[in-house]
Amino acid sequence: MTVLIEIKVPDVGNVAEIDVVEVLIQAGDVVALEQTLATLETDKASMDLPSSVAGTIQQVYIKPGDKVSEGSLIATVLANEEQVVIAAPTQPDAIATDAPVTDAPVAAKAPEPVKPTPEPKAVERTQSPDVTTGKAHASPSVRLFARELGVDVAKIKTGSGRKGRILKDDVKNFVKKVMVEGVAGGAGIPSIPAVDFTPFGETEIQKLSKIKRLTGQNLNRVWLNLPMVTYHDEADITDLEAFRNALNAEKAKGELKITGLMFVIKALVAAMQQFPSFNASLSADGESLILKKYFNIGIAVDTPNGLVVPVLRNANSKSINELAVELAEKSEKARLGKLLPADMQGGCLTVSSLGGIGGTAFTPIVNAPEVAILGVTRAKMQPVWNGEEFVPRLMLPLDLTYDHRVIDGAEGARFMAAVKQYLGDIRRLLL
Ligand code: CAO
Repeated sequence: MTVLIEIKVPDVGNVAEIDVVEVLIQAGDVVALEQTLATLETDKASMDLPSSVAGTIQQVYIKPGDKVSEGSLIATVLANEEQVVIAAPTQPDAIATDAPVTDAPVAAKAPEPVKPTPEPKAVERTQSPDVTTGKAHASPSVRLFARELGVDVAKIKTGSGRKGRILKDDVKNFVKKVMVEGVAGGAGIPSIPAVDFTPFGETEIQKLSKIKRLTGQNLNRVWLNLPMVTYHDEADITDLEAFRNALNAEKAKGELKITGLMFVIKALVAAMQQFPSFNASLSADGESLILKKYFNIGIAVDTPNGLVVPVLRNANSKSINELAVELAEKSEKARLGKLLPADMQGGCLTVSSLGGIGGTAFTPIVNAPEVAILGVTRAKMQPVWNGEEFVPRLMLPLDLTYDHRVIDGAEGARFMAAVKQYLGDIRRLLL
């Protein structure tokens, strides 16, 4: 048997005019007991009006902007007779009067069954809406909604409702803003304020190239997501350099010369074979390592439009000469802006070599989802103590940045020691 229950504005303590701020139901909605039907507001407080019964909304009698008072009909609910519980009528809690803006508890007036067919049991039921307080001007239902989304309403400075009241839409907009800023690299991090430079002198606006913009976004993402450590060391490449010079001397005029970078690639691949966690990516959930059985090395190439990273595939099975030819082709393509996306995909580990320019050390940023990057700066002849005397040795500075979630410090140091050993005596690459 069903009964029709009227939900009315309860006694909120001699308040003549109560504003209807939000109406959360419409005819046909199925509502649960104590589900918020509407948000009302007086000069001093806001309140959620809960349903005193579970059932189906038959008709809604209010809309946002209406003014109501005690006894005004809010809605009628069609309920099962069994669901209408008898309870002792209680006085609703008084609304807050002191605080300028406070959410106060309020009780809906006991529902009254109409058309009692046959005699409805029951009717009145105590309401105990959530009590919420706080400085932000928002109703309990909006606070609940914000809590469900993990939003602290206090962070929403002002709402778009009357007197700055925070509405559901304000919570949604806040979430959207955080998402957009997060993608742009903000993620709650204070942005650098815009500065007007004109008082200091003449300026000119130069648009960033597409490569620079995309690289910037990627670097920002990596910087914010990866706990990175950079480990510095030097490899003794005196003998390697002598061998390389001898090789290049054999080459005919105009033939492609071999740079030290090719040996660095080979040493790196050998070390990756020894330390598989360097040839890996962390799974998206951060729970496992994806170990790769192929050895593709990315090489950072400086181009007029910005930095690009072509990938030398299967570097383990290519000769030094083959790698040199492939890098020459790919870096030429890169500088002409002719690299295809496929040329830059599938890298396992990246080398960033500034050695042709200079430097003593730097801290390269990992090219995620790779877990490490090797930086190389300019080799320099240095006096090295051999136990008896200082001898001149050509030392190559190496900088290994790694994702500390995957690689710990000792492993990083051991990996670097292996790279140094291969570069110090390249015969070891044959072993
Ligand atoms: N120490 C001393 N000399 C070095 C050296 C080093 N570590 N590395 C290269 N050189 C020498 C080379 O032997 C070559 O000498 P010659 O002219 O006498 O033959 C000269 O410097 C130029 O080398 P190169 O840079 O053309 O060749 P490479 O194979 O070493 O590097 C490439 C190729 C594509 C990596 C490089 O041209 C390049 O673009 N580097 C910049 C990468 C970059 O911007 N990284 C920064 C990323 S982080 O923001």
